[in-house]
Amino acid sequence: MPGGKQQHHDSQVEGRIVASYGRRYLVELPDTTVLDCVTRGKRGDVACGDRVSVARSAPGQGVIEAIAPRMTLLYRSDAYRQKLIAANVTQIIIVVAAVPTFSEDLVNRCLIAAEYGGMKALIALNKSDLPESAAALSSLEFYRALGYRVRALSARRDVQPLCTCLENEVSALVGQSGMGKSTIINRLVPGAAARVAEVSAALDSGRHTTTYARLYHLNAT
Ligand SMILES: Nc1nc2c(ncn2[C@@H]2O[C@H](COP(=O)(O)OP(=O)(O)OP(=O)(O)O)[C@@H](O)[C@H]2O)c(=O)[nH]1
Ligand SMILES: [Mg+2]
Repeated sequence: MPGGKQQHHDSQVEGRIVASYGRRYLVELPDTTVLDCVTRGKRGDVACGDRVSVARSAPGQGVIEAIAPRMTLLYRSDAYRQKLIAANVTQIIIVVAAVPTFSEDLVNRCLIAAEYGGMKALIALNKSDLPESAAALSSLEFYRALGYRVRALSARRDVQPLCTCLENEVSALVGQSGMGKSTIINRLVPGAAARVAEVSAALDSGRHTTTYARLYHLNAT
């Protein structure tokens, strides 16, 4: 096909990926316009938070041509593949709750990912309104002793305990299904309308409701 990178160069714009849904990405431009973008070919090495150059392809649409060097990269991997979660995050917030039971092993893995990737880490014990939370909070004392910040909150009631920790940071909420990440987002970002689902009591787990990454701006208030 005629018209390679060179020809498009003049119409390229810089932006930031604010959402990744499979192979589709939303790129926000400095003037807050959002373009619906794809990558060239099957490249899947783009993450929410990436600074990118985009060639406009149609009104409201673009093709991601280049990714700027990242400050940090959060990803998950197993022996077979790697999945990028978020780029240029300065801090990860590990969301846990007493119900469903949270996995200490996952918390440890998240802390290792943060340390390895040069991101700060904070543990948020959500659902502090539940009676089971007291025991969960004392089980987290260990992390406090190691120097990690631990904050208890009930997203259903008030997310204020988290707010000061969010100032001047790009934070990623991570944690098992059902811990309340989307509930926290909805409280922090009015209008975010992240889907929230009941947890399964039978399985003592969430239902993997949120399956995409999204970047939100917080207003300094
Ligand atoms: N009691 C109580 N329940 C909460 C609180 N925050 C969230 N929940 C409930 O926990 C359940 C799971 O919340 P979600 O926000 O969907 O959890 P999530 O972490 O986004 O889950 P995934 O998207 O599956 O990863 C829902 O039934 C919420 O209403 C809280 O502070 N207290
Ligand atoms: Mg969710």
